[in-house]
Amino acid sequence: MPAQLSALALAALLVLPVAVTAADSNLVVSDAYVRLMPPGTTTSLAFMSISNRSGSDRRLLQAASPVARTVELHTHIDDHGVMRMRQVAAIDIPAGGRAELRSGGYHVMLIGLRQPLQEGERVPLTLRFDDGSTQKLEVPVRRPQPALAAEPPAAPGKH
Ligand SMILES: [Cu+2]
Repeated sequence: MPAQLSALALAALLVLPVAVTAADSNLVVSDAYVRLMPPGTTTSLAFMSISNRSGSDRRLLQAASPVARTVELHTHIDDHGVMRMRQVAAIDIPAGGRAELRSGGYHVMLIGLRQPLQEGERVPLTLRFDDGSTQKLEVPVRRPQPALAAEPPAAPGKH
């Protein structure tokens, strides 16, 4: 039935833009995830990589999510051998480069989770940049990945 086919095609068109929200942006977010935390924990961290394909430096100014009462941009600092988190006003994304939000470094801090996050759940996260643009993401919740260096080098295709 052509009518059904076109309905399917239309549905696909309607769904597609959600997955490629940032297609026309020079800022491309990849590998975003929210860390699954032990039960009872009321905070979590979001990590991602943000590539800047433009010719000018950009800054991530703010993140927001309905799942947490407060969302802050943080980094880790080594305070005499003790890793501590500090709020930062912005995260730089150099022209032609990228910002890495990863364990032990920059991250989005979710404080005061309204309910426990479940593995595989998708968390709405909105990023606001210094050029006035915003990106709405759906970030999956997953377990912390082992550090890349700790993974055996000769095990492709596993996971
Ligand atoms: Cu933090």
